[in-house]
Amino acid sequence: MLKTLLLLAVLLPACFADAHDYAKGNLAIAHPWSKELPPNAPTVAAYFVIQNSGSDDDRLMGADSPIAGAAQLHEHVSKDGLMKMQQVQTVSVPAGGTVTFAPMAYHVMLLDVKDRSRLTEGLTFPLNLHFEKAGDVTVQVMVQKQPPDASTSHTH
Ligand SMILES: [Cu+2]
Repeated sequence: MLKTLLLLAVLLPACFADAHDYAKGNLAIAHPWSKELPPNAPTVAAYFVIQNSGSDDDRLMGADSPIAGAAQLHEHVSKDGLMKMQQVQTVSVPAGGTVTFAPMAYHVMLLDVKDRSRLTEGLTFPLNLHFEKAGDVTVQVMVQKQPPDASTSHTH
């Protein structure tokens, strides 16, 4: 039994790192990523896909990261024919639903970026997501030059 547990303890982190997916309660969070930006970029955006396999609605209440002084939930809206981003207080994750955080859609915006040492392609930085029901989940955001789906528009 102890041997099995030890083996699991060794194997599990490797599995998670490989799939780069996270789970908490009824929620699955797939492939958190951020686009590599010029070193002077004032803000950093983080993207991922949240899937709610439960029968209860959940809600993303907020986020924070040790690399930034503040984090906001943002959405893109069409205003006077222009796409603009604006802050939202929460993002609902309906029962059985999937919410995609992506360029030109919902994203977590990191402001007052203090530590840029991890913002290079291939590295990751931690992001804490706070859900109303599932609780807190810490994910590792992978910095990459291209979106995971190359067909996704990524003008921010
Ligand atoms: Cu934004």
